[in-house]
Amino acid sequence: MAKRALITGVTGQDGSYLAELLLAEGYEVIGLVRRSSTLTIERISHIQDRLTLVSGDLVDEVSLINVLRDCRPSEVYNLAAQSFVQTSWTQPVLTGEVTALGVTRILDAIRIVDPEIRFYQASSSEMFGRVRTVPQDEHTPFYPRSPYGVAKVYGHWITVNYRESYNLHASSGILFNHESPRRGLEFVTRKVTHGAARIKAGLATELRLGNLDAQRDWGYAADYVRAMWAMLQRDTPDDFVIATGETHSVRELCEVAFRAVGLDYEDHVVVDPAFIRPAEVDLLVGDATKAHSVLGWKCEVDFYGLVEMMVAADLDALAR
Ligand code: NAP
Ligand code: F7E
Repeated sequence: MAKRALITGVTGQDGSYLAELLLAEGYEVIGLVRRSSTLTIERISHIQDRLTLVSGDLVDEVSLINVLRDCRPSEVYNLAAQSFVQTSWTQPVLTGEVTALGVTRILDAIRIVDPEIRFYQASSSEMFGRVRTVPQDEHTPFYPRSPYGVAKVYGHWITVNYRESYNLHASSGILFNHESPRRGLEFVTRKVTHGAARIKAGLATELRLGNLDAQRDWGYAADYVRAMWAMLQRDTPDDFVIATGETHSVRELCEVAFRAVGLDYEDHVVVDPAFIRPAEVDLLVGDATKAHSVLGWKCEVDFYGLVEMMVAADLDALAR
């Protein structure tokens, strides 16, 4: 019989890649979708007829209990979140409700309906924030720098706590930034690749950005969802850092993306204080040694390959 998995956040970047992966592995895939006045299924429209979409919301526990009772998945991947760091300063309470308490709601629903369900929590390198060591691994202490980071620390520890309190098969993937042509336009990689493509196409002349010196460990989302799945296939639940081990600045990102369209970023990028954050995470670089050795995971696409892929996809979309 096919395994059945529930993905919260199926309409997001990672949800769409994970749904593709699980379908390829022969799963029945259920996607939790929150009610909206407009359709938000652009990223999964190509596989929509192979998915079962169910209605629910991480702020509504009864909806989660009912979905688990009706669908009886054996694996739950909790990818839903208010995931944009900048918005977490303007909507800190909502961010806490969804990104922090939402994790408790889904864990409790699992505990009530079927404690045998295996659970994946989408934790984040933003938990490391003002980093205590370089590079960061599973033992690096957390020092979050935004309401989003704080909420993710809560989500991480409640996952560990339910594993230890109720013996749930609950794992937490501490994923560093991962991007793709499906990345939301507000995140810096996609903002830059889309911006460079628009300028190349003559649709804009400048791109307004914030801190060009911030450094991130950027990987490819399709590589990272393989790690999520691998975590739930192990007999023992655990926590894993998933990262490329390389860091690059936003400035380098601009250089590579504008070069890919034959332009110089310095002619077009304008620093705008509106995009400077109240508190910044200056440097992230992950050490994924444990994932390499225990999960056999490695990434296939590097920073340059990723940026070129995203620029090409944006040029292509604009041409269409
Ligand atoms: P994303 O594209 O922003 O997707 C977020 C998803 O959460 C969307 O499907 C969204 O639905 C859903 N959602 C938001 N609020 C919800 C609610 N109240 N109830 C149910 N669903 C809700 O994020 P992503 O980049 O795919 O990231 C997936 C997860 O990994 C997130 O938890 C994120 O915080 C975490 N993470 C991401 C990265 C990264 O670099 N991408 C790194 C580490 C951790 P709508 O489509 O309706 O908005
Ligand atoms: O910013 C700087 C900004 O918004 C990256 C989420 O998926 O990854 C993501 O969070 C850096 C920051 O991602 C602009 O100040 C400069 O230092 O692309 P971002 P993020 O904040 O790292 C983590 C791992 C997650 O878990 C999150 O869910 O780029 N930056 N200028 C800018 N950032 C944006 N967005 N826009 C700018 O104009």
